[in-house]
Amino acid sequence: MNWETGLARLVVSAPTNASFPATQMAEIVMAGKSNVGKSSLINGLVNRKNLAYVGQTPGKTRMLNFYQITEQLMLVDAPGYGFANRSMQEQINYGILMDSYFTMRKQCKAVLLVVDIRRGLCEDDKLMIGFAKESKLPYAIIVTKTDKVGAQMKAKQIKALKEESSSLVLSFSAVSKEGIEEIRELIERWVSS
Ligand SMILES: Nc1nc2c(ncn2[C@@H]2O[C@H](COP(=O)(O)OP(=O)(O)O)[C@@H](O)[C@H]2O)c(=O)[nH]1
Ligand SMILES: [Mg+2]
Repeated sequence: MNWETGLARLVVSAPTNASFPATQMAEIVMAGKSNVGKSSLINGLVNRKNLAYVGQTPGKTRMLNFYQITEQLMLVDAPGYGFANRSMQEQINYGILMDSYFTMRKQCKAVLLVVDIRRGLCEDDKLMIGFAKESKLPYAIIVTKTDKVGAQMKAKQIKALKEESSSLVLSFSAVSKEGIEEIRELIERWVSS
C-alpha cells in the first residue's frame, strides 16, 4: 500500500453518527487520551507535517475525524477522552458517539490504542479495549513519545503494557520516526484481512 500518495485528506469531522461519511473503505480507529500524540502518529504514517492538527486544545476534539489515507483506507481519529474537566453530559455524548460508531461501521477492521509511554493505560483506554472485544475487533497498542524515555524505561513500560493488555505493543516517536514501517504493516494486515 502506498501511504505517501499526497491524496490523504480530512473527509469529515463528525459530531454525531449523522455525519459519518457514506463510504465503504476499511477503517481503523485510533483512540487515546488527548495529547498522547494521535495526530502526530497520523502525520507520521502519511509522512506529512500538517494533515492532522497537532496540539489541538482538548475542547476541540469532541468529534470523530475521518481521514482518507488511500483508496482502501480511512483512519478515524477518535476524540481525546478522559479529561477531568469534561462535563457529565460531554462524557455521555462521547459514549453515545463511540457506541454508535462501533455498532454502525461494519467496515471498521481494528482499533489502535495510542498511549504515552510515560503513562500506563487509563480507565478510558480499558473501556476502549472493552468496546473492541465486545465488537470482536482486533486491537493493538501504540506507545508514543518513545524519544522522551531511556532504553531501560522504554523496555520496562512496554513489558508492563503487554502484560496488562495481553495485546501487541508497538512503539512510535514523531521525533525519531521509529516504528512507522511496523505500524503501517500492521494496519495493512488488518485492511486485507
Ligand atoms: N517528544 C515528542 N513529542 C510528541 C510526540 N508526539 C506528539 N508530541 C507532542 O505532544 C503534543 C500532542 O500531540 P498531538 O499529536 O496533537 O496529540 P493528540 O492530542 O493525541 O492528537 C504536541 O505538542 C506534540 O508535538 C513524540 O513522539 N515525541
Ligand atoms: Mg489530535
